[in-house]
Amino acid sequence: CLDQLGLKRESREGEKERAMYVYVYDQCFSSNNKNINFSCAVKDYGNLQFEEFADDEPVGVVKNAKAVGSANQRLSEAVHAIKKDGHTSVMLGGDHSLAIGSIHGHAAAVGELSVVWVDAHADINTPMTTETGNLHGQPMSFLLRELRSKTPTLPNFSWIKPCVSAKNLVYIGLRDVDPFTQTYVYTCPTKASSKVTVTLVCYRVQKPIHLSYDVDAVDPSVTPATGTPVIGGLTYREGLYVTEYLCQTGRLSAVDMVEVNPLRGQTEQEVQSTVGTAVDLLLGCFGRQREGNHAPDYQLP
Ligand code: DIR
Ligand code: MN
Ligand code: MN
Ligand code: MN
Repeated sequence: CLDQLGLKRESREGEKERAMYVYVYDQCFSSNNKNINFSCAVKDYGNLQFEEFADDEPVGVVKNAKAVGSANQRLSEAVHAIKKDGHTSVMLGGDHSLAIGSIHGHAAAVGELSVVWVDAHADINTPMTTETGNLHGQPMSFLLRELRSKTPTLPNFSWIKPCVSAKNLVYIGLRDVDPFTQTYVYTCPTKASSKVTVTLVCYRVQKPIHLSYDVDAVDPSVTPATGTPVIGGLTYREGLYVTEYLCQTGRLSAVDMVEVNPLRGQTEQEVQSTVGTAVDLLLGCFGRQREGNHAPDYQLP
């Protein structure tokens, strides 16, 4: 299963942290098998190759703008093509800056989206407010229409058209929100939810859903192999419930599973726990049930 998801491949020696993969899942439950196991038809769209930039100087404090801007343009085109093929898109990362291209391409194909952002962080810094300069702390600032006037155009970012309205953005798991962005999060008026009130916050999510799931939303005791772990996160059950709930809406249209970084695990057990949880979350998105799946017409022998 790990191989199928490609998550293991991220730990390859020398691989860039921003490595990204595009995969596609379709629900595929065969009903001729009475004792049915969960199964998915998977179409691998392959890894994306990204351009390197020797002259990728910082813009203010913002790092790797050219590389990230160019990579996300490719990503956007890839997700657009996957959606036009009629599939549910799954993007495996890699850092959360990939959400720029993933959400952009999704919106280009299907129009207005609801975005469910599951993360310890709001990732809504602009190039002006960021303290770290990391673009994975900024993706939502480029995507929200309401922040258009606050985000200067970075090199290789001019193709981006803000395509998400704040009223369609839902946050789950926030607990490490940078001071300058708190007003964006709370008055934008994006809805912040520090605990799992999924049913409450998602009941009004009426459009095709883009789930952007940062594994650091889950508690570091469960998903430690990630770049910026923050104590006090979702339990495994809470984290899984989000995916199961969204699956049941029937409107889950694209998923990002990001910030899985085996290189940040201190032990093999930490890596396995993180990767295994990411896999379980993805399977939850596609209908795996905890008690085991069975065919709709299953009868006791
Ligand atoms: C921090 C960390 N707020 C930043 N963000 C992270 O760099 O803007 N997001 N790690 O997932
Ligand atoms: Mn994130
Ligand atoms: Mn995060
Ligand atoms: Mn991050």
